[in-house]
Amino acid sequence: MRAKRAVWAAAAFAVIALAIAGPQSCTRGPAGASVGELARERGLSEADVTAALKTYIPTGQLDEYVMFSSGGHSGQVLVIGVPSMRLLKVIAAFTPEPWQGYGYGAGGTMQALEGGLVNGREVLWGDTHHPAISETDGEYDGQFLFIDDKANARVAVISLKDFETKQILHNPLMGSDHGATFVTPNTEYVIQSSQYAVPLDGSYADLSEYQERYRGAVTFWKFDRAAGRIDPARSFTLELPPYWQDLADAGKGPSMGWAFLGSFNTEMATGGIETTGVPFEAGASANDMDYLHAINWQRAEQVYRSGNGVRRIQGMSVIPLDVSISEGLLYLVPEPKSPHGADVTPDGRMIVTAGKLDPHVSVYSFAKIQDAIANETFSGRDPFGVAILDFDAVLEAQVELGLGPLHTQFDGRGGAYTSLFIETAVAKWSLEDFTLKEKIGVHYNIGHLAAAEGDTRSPDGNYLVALNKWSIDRFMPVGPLHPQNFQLIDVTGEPMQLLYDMPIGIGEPHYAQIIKADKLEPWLVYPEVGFNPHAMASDPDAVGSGEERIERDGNTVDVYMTAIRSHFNPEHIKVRQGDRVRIYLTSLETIRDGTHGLAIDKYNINVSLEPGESEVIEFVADQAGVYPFYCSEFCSALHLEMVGYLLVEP
Ligand code: RUQ
Ligand code: CUA
Repeated sequence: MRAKRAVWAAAAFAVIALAIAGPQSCTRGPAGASVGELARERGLSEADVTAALKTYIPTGQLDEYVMFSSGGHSGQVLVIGVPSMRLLKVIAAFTPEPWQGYGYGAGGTMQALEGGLVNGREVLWGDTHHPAISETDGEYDGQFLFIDDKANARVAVISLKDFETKQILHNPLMGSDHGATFVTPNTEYVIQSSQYAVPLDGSYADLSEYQERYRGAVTFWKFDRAAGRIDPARSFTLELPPYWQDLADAGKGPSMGWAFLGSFNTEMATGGIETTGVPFEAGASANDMDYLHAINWQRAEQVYRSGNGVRRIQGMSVIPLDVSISEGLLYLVPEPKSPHGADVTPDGRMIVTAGKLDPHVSVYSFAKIQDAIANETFSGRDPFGVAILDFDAVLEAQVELGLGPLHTQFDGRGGAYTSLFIETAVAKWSLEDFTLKEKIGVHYNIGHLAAAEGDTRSPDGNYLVALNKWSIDRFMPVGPLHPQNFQLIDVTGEPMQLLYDMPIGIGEPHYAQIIKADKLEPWLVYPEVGFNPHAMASDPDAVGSGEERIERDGNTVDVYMTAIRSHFNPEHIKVRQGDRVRIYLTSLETIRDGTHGLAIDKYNINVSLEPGESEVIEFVADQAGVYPFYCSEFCSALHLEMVGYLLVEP
């Protein structure tokens, strides 16, 4: 594939070079003008034309990669083709989404959202930050996607068979999360760590009791691949000091079995500018060093299984801090100046952190960390008794890159790429000689960056996407809330080349994952007629052709309904006011993209029925009147006739 592309690209460049070289060029585009004339007319430089050639995907052809990006406050996940940067789908996760019928009456989707109840309350938005793709042996396997909701400390599990959310879980120990979601190399666990500390038991404690009562936490959610669900009953949590734990990454290769979490506010500042005069921003960034947490999760798993010292807090199994200290599960590594990202290199030998207020990245050696632990090369203990490893003993290198370094990605050839927020640039540097190679400006104020197959043991080293926080003047003005800007960068050679700007109309996206498209094997239609996407199995309540009927039992009316182009059967549903109505609905369609919808006027119901799907809708017909229901997908020439009446007698 790569070789074919290269040959094709070389030929194309020759044509373009020729075309741009002279007006006498005979390369004619389909619309008449030569390619060179077109480029000149539109004022495109040679770099513009090569960028276009590297990203253009002709109609009917497919992208080489798929990017899953956090959808920020939308609570959703964006699916984008790379290199075309075409938006393919918005996966509904924490927020209802009408087109997909997610959260508008369809039983399965209501169940997924119900898992996300926070202390019994519906919270119908999320602040998604970090998606993670399931891994096998440290490589993306394309089966599942996980994403967190920072605001409410929740995680969602999405199946990449149908790109739908199957499970949402709330972590009762946390107020918010940030080191989430990250997976261990075989997706044994999905990591979620807290951000802003709170009392773990959910109780009240005054801020004056911050050090005594507030705590951080990291939960290792056990993923059951066969069930396609996280199993809370086999998950465990480590109690952590009340620092604000930040991004996480799992060790791999030699560092398999370990996880690393950055942190800030090791000052344990409690803010209160209005009375103390010291805002959080000053109090929480006063120290020169914060702590990278090095966690031996494989040993923690043994401690959890042994049950020794494990406490139950709010239904969760928690390893207390003193047990983590005595069992050697947790160590702190000094990291300079309000660090943010923590990224393990593809070979698993090093961990890269970046201090937001430090122009360097700090690179730690996992082997040196192990030596320091074995030899007790500590520089002290924190106020909770956790050993602090000696900074110089574990540091491999520091590389001065520029202002505001945040996150680092890798190309699999020894190259590392770090986002520079303040400088609004990406710095490329070498993991071999720890020198800065080059920088490319981005627009503007980059947060995360995502590399093709970036979190695996073998990144592809061709594409990098800058996820910028500001766009300022890049797009047509649409009012004071500006679009977000994803920028595609070619990193196959030096210098890096900026290829494409993609505006995102929902914000604010944080991290993304880019997987080779051929690793994904989504269903094109559901595997059988009568398939329940929530159970991911054939539905015992599915309705076959000829089985359509309406049954009444007391105040409950069961409607067994099918949908096929272009009718529902039955079309008349007559009930009495106050009846509980259950509609068992099956699509009899088997063709690709043969989707129907079922929308019921004024009852806030809309279901998307993909080919073969079976769903149940349940509601109380509490308002008398006449309610047309109709198919909300333009499925055929007679789609407008795909309709029925719900008659609710007073
Ligand atoms: S964040 S811009 Cu990952 Cu939530 Cu760094
Ligand atoms: Cu079915 Cu429109």
